[in-house]
Amino acid sequence: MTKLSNHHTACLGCAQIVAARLVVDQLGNNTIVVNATGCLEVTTTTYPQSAWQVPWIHSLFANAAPVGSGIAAALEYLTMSNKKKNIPKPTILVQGGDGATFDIGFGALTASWSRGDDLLYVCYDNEGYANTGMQASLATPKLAKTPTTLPASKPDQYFNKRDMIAIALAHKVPYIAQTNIAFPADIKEKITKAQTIKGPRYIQILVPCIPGWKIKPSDQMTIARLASETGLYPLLEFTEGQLTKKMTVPKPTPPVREYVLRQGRYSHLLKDNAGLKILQNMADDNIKKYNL
Ligand SMILES: Cc1ncc(C[n+]2csc(CCOP(=O)(O)OP(=O)(O)O)c2C)c(N)n1
Ligand code: SF4
Repeated sequence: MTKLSNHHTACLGCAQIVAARLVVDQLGNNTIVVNATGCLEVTTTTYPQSAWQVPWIHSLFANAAPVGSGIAAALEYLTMSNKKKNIPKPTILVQGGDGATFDIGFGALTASWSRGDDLLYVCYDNEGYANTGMQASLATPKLAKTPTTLPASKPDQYFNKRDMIAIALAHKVPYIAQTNIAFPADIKEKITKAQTIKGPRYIQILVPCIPGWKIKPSDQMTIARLASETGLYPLLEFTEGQLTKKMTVPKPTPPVREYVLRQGRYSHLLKDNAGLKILQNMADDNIKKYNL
């Protein structure tokens, strides 16, 4: 039985729900979930119901990682004091959106990495604050229109997406992966590998948001797939700081234009070759950097 039932109120076809179900089902029954607020939490726990079939705890936006750290410390104490020595240690899954991860819980998350807390942190990256109307977060890619980004005529004034993978590497997180809802087998494999590793683990999953990206539900998986196949959102895995897995892009590689043309958040780029070139260069840089 799935550990995240259909008793939720997310948009029909929400990729984040599908990704979360893949993650928690792969982890299995012996899992404790800590959820930062955001679409995933709000849509799965409408009082008095819960869609979660494993122990699950709400946390404030900023402090999901420290709540997980507290649970990890309690479990460590129980193990050390031999009170629960015959019980297999649960996996602590801390999860949140990109707003919770890249912005508001960022300091607390990186502190848990510095302490070496035994947590699996999964970020569902829909590249904005979906639950409150898709305001920009530091995960919003350059040139994507949101209710809070600057006019498209000034591309240099858009934020650059924060590179959480590089930041996790700088914190020597033992297992770091970037994946994408269009590649469910890759998500499952990475979750299973993360489960075998002790200490901090960070997995970031690209999950399109239907209203936030202004896309047709039927285009969702094509768009997600193109994010990785163009080189914009590469599938990567780092174990102990070494690149241990990557997905190469198809040759010929689809141009970034194919990715943006299905998304309302990029509609202004269809008449803006300079803007499109900025995104194409970002994809090409990734292809070069990781030899995709
Ligand atoms: C400190 C604080 N600020 C703002 C909010 C309002 N708020 C609730 S959910 C949310 C957006 C969450 O965005 P993200 O973490 O990216 O998750 P998503 O909804 O996109 O899945 C915001 C701004 C809050 N609950 N707490
Ligand atoms: S707004 Fe986006 S992230 Fe939130 S439930 Fe709908 S599709 Fe999912």
